[in-house]
Amino acid sequence: MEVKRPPGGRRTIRTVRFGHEILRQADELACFTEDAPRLTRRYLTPQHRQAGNHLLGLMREAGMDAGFDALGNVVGRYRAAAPDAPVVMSGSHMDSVRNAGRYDGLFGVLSAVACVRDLSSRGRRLPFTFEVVAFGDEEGVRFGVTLIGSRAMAGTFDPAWLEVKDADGISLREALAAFGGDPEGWRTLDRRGSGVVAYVESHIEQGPVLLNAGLPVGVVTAIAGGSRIRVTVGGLAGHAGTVPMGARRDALAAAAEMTLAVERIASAPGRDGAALVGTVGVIEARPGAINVIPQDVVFTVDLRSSSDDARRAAVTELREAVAAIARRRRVEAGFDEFYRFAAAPCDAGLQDALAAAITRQRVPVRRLASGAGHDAMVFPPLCPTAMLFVRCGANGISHHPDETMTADDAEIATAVLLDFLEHHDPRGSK
Ligand code: HGY
Ligand code: MN
Ligand code: MN
Repeated sequence: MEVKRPPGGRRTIRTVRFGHEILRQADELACFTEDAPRLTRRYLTPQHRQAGNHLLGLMREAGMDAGFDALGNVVGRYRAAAPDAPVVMSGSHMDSVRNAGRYDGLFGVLSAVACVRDLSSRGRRLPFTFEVVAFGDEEGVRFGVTLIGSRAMAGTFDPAWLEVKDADGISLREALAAFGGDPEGWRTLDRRGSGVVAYVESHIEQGPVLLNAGLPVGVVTAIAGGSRIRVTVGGLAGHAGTVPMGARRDALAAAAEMTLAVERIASAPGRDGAALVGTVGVIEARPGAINVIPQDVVFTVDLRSSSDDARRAAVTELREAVAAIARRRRVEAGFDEFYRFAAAPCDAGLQDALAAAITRQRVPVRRLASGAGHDAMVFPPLCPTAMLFVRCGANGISHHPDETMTADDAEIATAVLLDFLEHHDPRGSK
């Protein structure tokens, strides 16, 4: 079957082994949602269990030993010929944001499983055990903290997270027990010292760079770090019809000015010239009546940069701006940076190995940074870490149902990952 290439010339004949099947599997998995016809799949929900069982089936069909671990991650292993061989990990997350696209996270799991299916169909074993993980929580939609499964594997799980509660007042500890997991089992997931020599994750780009470059794949150079902040504003409720404007302590008007401060600070170059992005994604105002001046507002801030210094300086500047606006408007303000994750560099050697695999697929190599966070960002302290990006269509939109990719690009990305695996010599890793 002739595979049409993006501008840059026609490809010669290539057997299409993976692409259509991966997109079909992603369609199947999109059915495991909390709010059909939208796609929302949060951590430790029945839909997580259903999607996990489906992934277990795909992993086992492909020739892997597979199961849920104590924190609800789905782990599949394609064993090496030698029993004490090192481990190369891949995968991505199986949870989603609200009203999500169907490729964010799951493409990295399905592509890695497709590699195993091809290897085992040929009876090919690798010089390392290939471990594919579908992480149960990367987005942090349910509990606010992110990367729970991957941090446990990287040895940086914080047991205080077990007491964090979701919007229904259910703690992570209770949700894990109800799911059939083991709240104290996080210790068993720690992979430090267990022979993991590389982590390589495939993921949709979630941006327009590859699309604009006319390229199907790219090598990630670094993953942006982030701060998650909760701002609380306390004003004074009052009658919307009788309180003069000059006498008000309107919490929502203050929060609106603070939101514009987020936009202003993030739109300027960072302290060391690095770019920043800032988002107020959630806001709640109480008492929430049309004819009552808002008294209590809570909103979230997501601040990111490839430079940790620039991000830290921006957080400080925003804290000061919030305090100044609160003073001037005679409201109370709380500023809680409840979560932060450092920017993560990708391993140069693995980047070059992915670039070589892309070249062997006769595709030009493009290196790019990731503005989105990924499970990969927690692995550099454990082992050399890299990411392969795949082109997104629809102007790179993601975290949205219009998120899209083509079977051809899924095909090429999976062929690149398989080529990387078949050429990877684990003795060359750390
Ligand atoms: O927020 C992120 O960057 C990722 O999608 N969790
Ligand atoms: Mn995401
Ligand atoms: Mn993702």
